[in-house]
Amino acid sequence: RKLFTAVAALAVGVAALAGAAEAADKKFTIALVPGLTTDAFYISMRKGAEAAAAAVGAELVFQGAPDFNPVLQVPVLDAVIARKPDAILIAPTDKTQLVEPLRKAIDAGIPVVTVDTFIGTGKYQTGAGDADFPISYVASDNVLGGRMAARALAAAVGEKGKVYVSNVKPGISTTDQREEGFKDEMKNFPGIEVLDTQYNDNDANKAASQLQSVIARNGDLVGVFGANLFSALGAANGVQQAGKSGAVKVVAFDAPTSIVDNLKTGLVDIAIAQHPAEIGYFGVMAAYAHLTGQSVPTSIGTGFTVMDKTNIEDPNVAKFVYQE
Ligand code: T6T
Repeated sequence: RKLFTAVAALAVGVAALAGAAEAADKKFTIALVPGLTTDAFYISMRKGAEAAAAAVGAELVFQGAPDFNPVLQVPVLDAVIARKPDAILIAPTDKTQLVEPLRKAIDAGIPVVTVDTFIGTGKYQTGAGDADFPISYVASDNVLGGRMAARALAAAVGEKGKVYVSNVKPGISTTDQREEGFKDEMKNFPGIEVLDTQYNDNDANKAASQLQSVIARNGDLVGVFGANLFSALGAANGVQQAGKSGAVKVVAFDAPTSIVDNLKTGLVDIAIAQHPAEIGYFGVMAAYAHLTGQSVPTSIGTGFTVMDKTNIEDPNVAKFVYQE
């Protein structure tokens, strides 16, 4: 009987060891669903995610829609869930419209980390609300980013005159927060009037023509804050097309390669670069930690690099220009 117990215990021990070895050997598949596939911001995020996946021996699957739009993103998410990855990283394109589609992932036993944008309030694992189920939110502090943009634009225009925000559309956590931070910070500059926000649907051409219309209505416009890559690119192009380069100051959120020239020529005064590769890297690490039984912070904040013509040649700054 004793011998039997000992043999049985040994067998359990061996099985447990084998189980542990299997877990250590398991090659996890982690899916990354970006806001859209052709945006240098998400291309850079993918590079960071791939670096982290390689470091932990996981496979990274990158699958997204061609436009930043929940109607296009939801079917991509459904297809990703059907592939049953071990975890999903996603930049939800709307705070509310992605809640139910993402719940399907949780119901299928697939943990979710949101990167860049959030659903609900962005406060996860609180037991409150209907959208707190993601494990973690890995992103820039977008309210702070908006405040930084306001201070930079206020300085560029000498703290007086009319400015406006070129933005994507309401309902996106990141760009909503940037606008919120921008407008709140501008309250500290009584000489500045913030005109109505212009929404461009992430279309740089639309942002450029809106700039022209705003100037047509307000010949004394002195500045614009482009709250994301396409908004900023479009606003800068609009300023150039209107022949107002240098007269209408541009503060850009995001840093695609074209920003380097725009800073050098003075078309854009300041670019606030996010660290998308860092977001992708820590997004994968958060998922991997969760999958291997570690606890994970519910929010992970990543940094910014502020670029202007005086520092853009510095390799420690230039390395944060987005990859394509
Ligand atoms: O600004 C980024 C991202 O943070 C935002 O959520 C959507 O737009 C970008 O991808 C830039 O195009």
